[in-house]
Amino acid sequence: MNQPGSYWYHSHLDGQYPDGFRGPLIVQDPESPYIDKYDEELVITLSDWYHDEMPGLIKRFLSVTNPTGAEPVPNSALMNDTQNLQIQVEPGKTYLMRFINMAAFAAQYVWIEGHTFRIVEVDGVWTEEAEADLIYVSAAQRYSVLLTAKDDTSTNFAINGAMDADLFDRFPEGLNANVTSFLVYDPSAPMPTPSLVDEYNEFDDHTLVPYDRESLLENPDYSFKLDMKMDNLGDGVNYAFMNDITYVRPKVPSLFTALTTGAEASNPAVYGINTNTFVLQQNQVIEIILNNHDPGKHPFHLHGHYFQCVVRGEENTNDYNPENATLPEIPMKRDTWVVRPNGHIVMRFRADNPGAWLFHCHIEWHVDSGLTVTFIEVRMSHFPLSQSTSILTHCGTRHLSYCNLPSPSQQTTTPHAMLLTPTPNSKPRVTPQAGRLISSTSREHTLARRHYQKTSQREVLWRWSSVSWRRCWVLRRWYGMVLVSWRKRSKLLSW
Ligand SMILES: [Cu+2]
Repeated sequence: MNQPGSYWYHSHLDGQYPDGFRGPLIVQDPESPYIDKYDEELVITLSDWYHDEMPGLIKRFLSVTNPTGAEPVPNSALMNDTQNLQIQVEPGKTYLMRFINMAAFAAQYVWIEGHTFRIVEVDGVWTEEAEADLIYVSAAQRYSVLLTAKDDTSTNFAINGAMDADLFDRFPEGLNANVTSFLVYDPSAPMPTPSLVDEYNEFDDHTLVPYDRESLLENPDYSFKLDMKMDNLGDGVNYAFMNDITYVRPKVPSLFTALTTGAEASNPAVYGINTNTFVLQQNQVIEIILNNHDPGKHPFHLHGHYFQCVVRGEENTNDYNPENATLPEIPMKRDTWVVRPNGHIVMRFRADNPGAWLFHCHIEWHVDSGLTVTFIEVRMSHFPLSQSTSILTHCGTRHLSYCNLPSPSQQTTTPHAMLLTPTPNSKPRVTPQAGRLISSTSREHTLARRHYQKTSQREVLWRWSSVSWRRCWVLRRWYGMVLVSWRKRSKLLSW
């Protein structure tokens, strides 16, 4: 393990993590540049809690009754899964505080009254010390800060977290958007009431300097553009798109496809069109240009890499134009970065970590609605197989041999049924409609269809019943209107 820093483990399957499948994961660094600069470490998680569970919320979110794609608003902000947390500190000591936002949706503004602190790490990247008094921590972002306690022990101070309500389509009554914890110098002294602030002047993370001072990766070998938007498909549901493709979870996990298709592993089509796969060659310098065609903020997260944060356009600056850009000599690096409403971000990284990596918005609702692309970094012979070898033994070495098996729902106790049975999707997979938006070669279509035609009987039944129900609803409505007008007419005639 050579990747120290502040992380968190979590599941993205069917929205499991907001219901609790998540926790901090800290990898200690014996060679940390700050190891002698603090006395103790504190881990503080931030989160947004929903009183309802995710399966029901996802069903309502991805529904014809929510055509604008309004995300469910959380009920409460939390720190370390609670409120009114008391953190005892000793005068004069310095603490490394690791803030980790494990939220499904909400970013939080975080500040500690009466104190400033020094940022030293973001998302696993050590930075040069940068003084700040208020930080914006989006879902999935992490900040480690050094905080030196005062010598005076007479007063306690509030640690405030305030959810970024700009993300919410509405502000429901009873929403507990703020969370307060306390820096406790004297447990017998009263806990203060947090002060109001007029505005949030957050620290600009783009100004950070990585501790290793890695210079800008020049002359990308592969530069590509991702235009993101939200739109409705034929089923009336609002989905998220990258280059007009909404991500659909593949029946065969992309990692297994990469490991079992031989030379075809570098053909994006074998992963299925709706996985939105890009194949990257070993050691290429990759540039991603992400244009946000949506009036919301989105924290984009890349698996398997830190990326250099090269350009960030402010709100409403629209698409990236390289002619207007000044590139930094030493860009800051992290793995989760927020794109502004109708703005853009440009990121660069070196493809030096073979594997199957997702790049996605870390708002869990947008994962559910398809705001994900897949990067396959080839040279799989170098891929560490220790975890997946046993699974591959069960699956055989040929990817399509799995595709040719009976549908998992028809199987009983085979290893495939145990390992690869797709969970019943709470969202109807809309591959046929999404496919209509895409122009591609007939070969791609054939390969993609092989995936999609393997849809389980249960899913087919679900789709058929939901479509029939909607048709039935339209018919009933039309019949009702006819009935009303006929009654009105008969009334008029009887007069
Ligand atoms: Cu998003």
